[in-house]
Amino acid sequence: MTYENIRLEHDGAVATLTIDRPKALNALNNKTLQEFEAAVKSLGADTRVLIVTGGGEKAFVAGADIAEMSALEEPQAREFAALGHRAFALLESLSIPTIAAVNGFALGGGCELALACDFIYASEKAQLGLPEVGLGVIPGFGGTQRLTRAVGRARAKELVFTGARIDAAKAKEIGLVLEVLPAGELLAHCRSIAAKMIKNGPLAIATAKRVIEQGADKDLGEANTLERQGFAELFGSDDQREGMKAFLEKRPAVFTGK
Ligand code: CO8
Repeated sequence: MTYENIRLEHDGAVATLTIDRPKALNALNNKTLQEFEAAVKSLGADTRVLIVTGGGEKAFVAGADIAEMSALEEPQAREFAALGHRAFALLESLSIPTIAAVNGFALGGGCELALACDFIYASEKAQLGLPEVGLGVIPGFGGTQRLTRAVGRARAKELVFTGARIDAAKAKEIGLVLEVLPAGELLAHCRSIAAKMIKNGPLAIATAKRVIEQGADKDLGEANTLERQGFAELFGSDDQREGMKAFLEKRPAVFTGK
């Protein structure tokens, strides 16, 4: 499938999805979000890690497209917000690890896109923030909720109420970003992390991701029940047998994800 505003590239088991409208700093208009959703849907079982990044030198994604949004009335705004929520929920529901490589501005909807990934690595020149209140609206693609879960209520409120942009070092300090890399090393770092992950059992990673996500909103007792069930269910899988057999035979495991 050909896309106008995104690029989807496959390198073995690692896919890289680039939001690619650099003239508008990769702002998310309707078409871009639809293409993004279609690209995520198109990923097959052979893709084991997804990296999301931005095209050009300046931006990851500078937000939802303000020019397009400025003309919306309430019903269309509801539809647009629903499209963004659906696309990001789809991303979040993937059973594979998803990494945001934040290479520049990640503002508004761009920050919300990064937050929908499992974790964020940022380049030294990245700037993150939710500036929506300065436009007279609030974050509309999950930012108020995912940022709060990522950094806690007080930090999330501070960022949302001020609309301030923070640099990568500050974003790391508050736990929004895991690591800060020189711009030229960001994608290589993400790929090296992906390479480590694809050596491991895909079924085990999918199960770990599921129980972490499902357990996050439950009390510890219920959440630990999910872990126990997930752990037990992996026994009898080809991956569990192969992983343990390979260890005992002192050789690398060859996982099939079954
Ligand atoms: N939407 C549309 N176009 C944009 C956007 C955007 N979010 N950001 C930048 N652009 C365009 C600029 O208009 C400019 O276009 P042109 O060259 O045609 O004038 C081009 O990209 C380059 O931008 P700048 O010249 O402004 O570049 P600077 O380096 O001077 O500034 C900034 C970079 C600081 C990133 C600046 O562009 C900026 O502040 N952008 C807007 C950031 C912002 O407010 N983002 C939040 C948008 S709201 C949002 O994301 C809500 C999400 C939920 C939606 C729910 C829907 C109902």
